[in-house]
Amino acid sequence: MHIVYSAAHEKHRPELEFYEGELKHYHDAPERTHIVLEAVRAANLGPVVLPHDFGIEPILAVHTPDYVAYLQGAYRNWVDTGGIPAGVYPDSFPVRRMSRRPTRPSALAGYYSFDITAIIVEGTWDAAYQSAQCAVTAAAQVASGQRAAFALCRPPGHHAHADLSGGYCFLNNAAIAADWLCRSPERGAGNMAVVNRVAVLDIDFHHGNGTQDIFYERADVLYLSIHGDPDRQYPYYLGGADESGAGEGVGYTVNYPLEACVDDQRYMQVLGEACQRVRQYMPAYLVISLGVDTFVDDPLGDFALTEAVYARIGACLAQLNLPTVFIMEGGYAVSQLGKNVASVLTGFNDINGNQGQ
Ligand code: OKP
Ligand code: ZN
Repeated sequence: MHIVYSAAHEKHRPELEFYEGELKHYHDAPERTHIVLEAVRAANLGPVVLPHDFGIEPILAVHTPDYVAYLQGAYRNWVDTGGIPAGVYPDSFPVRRMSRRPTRPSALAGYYSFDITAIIVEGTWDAAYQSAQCAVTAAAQVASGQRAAFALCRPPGHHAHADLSGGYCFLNNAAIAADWLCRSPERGAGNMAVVNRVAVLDIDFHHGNGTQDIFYERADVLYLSIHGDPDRQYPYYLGGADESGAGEGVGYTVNYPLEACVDDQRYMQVLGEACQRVRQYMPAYLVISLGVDTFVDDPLGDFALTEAVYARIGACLAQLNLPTVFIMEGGYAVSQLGKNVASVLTGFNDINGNQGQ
């Protein structure tokens, strides 16, 4: 499978985040991506390729124009109005019963965020744009007949809503890829009038609140997520088992919020259930939001998965026998990050007779 990677992610390098009451080094560091790149190279999964530029259209199909315009100008507007050069740090949010859209750049930062971790620096837009292009390029690979592709996205995407940043995410790469696959001209029997069904299975430790929300009222995208129960874990305010879609989307959102200390056996049991739901849906494509912050030593998660489970996860996904786009999300136990991501992908390839070479 092709690995789609752009070095533009390096331009997104916020230094500090406010984490559990303290200023800490930004968890979504560029080194994470370098580690994964090295590991997938070493695993001989396939060629590392640059993203094509599909333009702004696939992004605007998911995100609102005002939000995209805000992201593009946020850093310059912030600095020009006296904001610190270290980055755009939102401090106030319109929550219940507050809905004015302000013009001051520092206030807009809160208007377009749901938390304080999606920090915008000078290169953030370029990085997020190329990250989204990596996702669309990988989607195009499978739309044109490849069994699978891996978009090594950074910044990640699954927390980003149509018009909200948060959780280190700005543009929702998985949603952009899934929506693009629904509308891809290569799809189905070549009938432009047919909308393809796409399943998005989110195996990052955190619930993909953004992806859920983007597709909540759609039946052409099935969103499933296995994650730490939001009653206890970020993103706290979305991701319950009782959220199952609305309008035409009723039944097309499926959440598996789990207890702490989930082990390999328990995880594989729940993954098996999720895969059964995917089979029943009979999608044309599968998009995986791939986070490995489910690992026992991950500082941001409380599951207890061991390194041995990741190849099994990959094999289980391969058995769905669908054209599959892997989209990189989280994973912060840096000493095991590369190995665990590579294990998912090699576990997937091994089932498919090693078509990745
Ligand atoms: C991004 B991804 C917990 C704060 C959590 C944000 C975590 C974002 C995770 N006290 N901060 O899903 O890996
Ligand atoms: Zn995560």
